[in-house]
Amino acid sequence: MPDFKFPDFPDNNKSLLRKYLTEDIFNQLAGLKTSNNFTLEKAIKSGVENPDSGVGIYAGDAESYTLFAPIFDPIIEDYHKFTASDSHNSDMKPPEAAWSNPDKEGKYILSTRIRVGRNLADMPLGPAISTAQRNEVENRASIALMNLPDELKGRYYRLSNLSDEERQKLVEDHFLFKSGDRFLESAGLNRDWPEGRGIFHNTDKTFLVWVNEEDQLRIISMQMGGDIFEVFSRLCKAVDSLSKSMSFLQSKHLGYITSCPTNLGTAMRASVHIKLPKLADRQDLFKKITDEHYLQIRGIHGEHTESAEPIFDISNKRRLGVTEVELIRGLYDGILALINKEKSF
Ligand code: ADP
Ligand code: ILO
Repeated sequence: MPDFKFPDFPDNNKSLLRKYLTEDIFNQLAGLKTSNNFTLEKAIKSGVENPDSGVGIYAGDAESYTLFAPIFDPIIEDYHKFTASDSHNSDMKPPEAAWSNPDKEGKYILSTRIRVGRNLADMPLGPAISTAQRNEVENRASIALMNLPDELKGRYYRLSNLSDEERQKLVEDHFLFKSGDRFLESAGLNRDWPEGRGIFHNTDKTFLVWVNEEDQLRIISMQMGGDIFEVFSRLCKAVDSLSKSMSFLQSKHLGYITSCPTNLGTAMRASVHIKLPKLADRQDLFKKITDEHYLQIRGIHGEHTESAEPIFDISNKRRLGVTEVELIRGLYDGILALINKEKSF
C-alpha cells in the first residue's frame, strides 16, 4: 500500500466522501483490512476517480461498515439522517389500497417501479466478491427464481447469452441495467463483466430480478401507470417467496446491507416516471416540494442521466431508519403534492 496517500480531491468534487474524509480518519483507517481483504483504498476508489460522485464510497462486506465506521457513519448520517445509535425496522406488509394511485385520471404518471437490493448472508458484497463466489450467487439465484408462484413465474437470461440488440432493447425499455457504469467500474463491481450477470423476468415484465450488478439481487416490480399499491404488493409477495429459499445479509442496526451506503436499510427505491411540464420550468418550487417529502429527482434513463423532455424519475431519497411502508406513503404524499401544484398553474 506504499502509494496510497490522502486523496488530492479537485475543487469540483462535492461528494460526501470528500466532506467527511479528514487526514486523521484517513491515517486511522488506511492500513486496515476486512476478513475479505477489503481496504479503505478500494472503498474510496470510485469517489476519488469520479469527482462528480455524490457519495463516493462502497463497502466490500458487512464488516466494512464497522471497521471503517469513522468514515461510513458520518456519510450514512448525512445521507439518511440516521445516527450510529438509531435502529432500523422493516415493514413489507402492503397497506390499505385506499391511497394506491395519486393520479387517478392517468394524466401525469407514466409508470411506477419499486426495487429492493439484496445480498447473500454468506457472501462478500460485489466489490470484494471473487469470480467463483459471484458465479455461485448466480447459480443459487437462478435456482431460487425457478420456483416462484403465479404471475411471478418467468425465465432467467444470462447477460452473456443476450445479443447486443436484445440487451440494448431491454436497457432502452427501462428493464435492464446499463453496461460500463464508470462509478461501478472504479468500485470493482464490473470485474469479469458480463460473466455471472443476468436478468430474470416474467412474461409481462412486471416482475424482474437483476443478478450481480451493484447488488447481488435487485428485485423489481414495475408496470405502466400509477398504481403504487399494486406494484408494492407484487414486490412484497416476491421478496417473501425468495426469502424462503435464500438468506439475505442484514443487521439490526443497518437493515439490509448493500454495497453502496445510500441503499442500506430498506434498500428500496420506489419511483414514478411523471410528466410535469409546468413545474419543469419552476425548478425552485419543484425542488422545494421534493425536498419537503424527502424525494429525489433523476433523469428517466437512470441515475446520472438528464431528462430532455419534462418527464422525471421521482423516488424516495432515504432508505434507512424508515420502513418500506412509510417510504411508500411518503412517495404517495409527495407525488400528490407535485400533481396538485402542476394543476394549479
Ligand atoms: P436503480 O438504482 O433503482 O436500479 P436507476 O436509476 O439506475 O435505478 O434505474 C434503473 C432503470 O430503471 C433505468 O432504466 C430507469 O429508467 C428505470 N426506471 C426507474 N424508475 C422507473 C419507473 N418509474 N418507470 C419505468 N422505468 C423506471
Ligand atoms: N457512487 C455514485 C452513486 C451513488 C448512489 N447511487 C447508487 C446507484 N448507489 C455516487 O457517489 O454518485
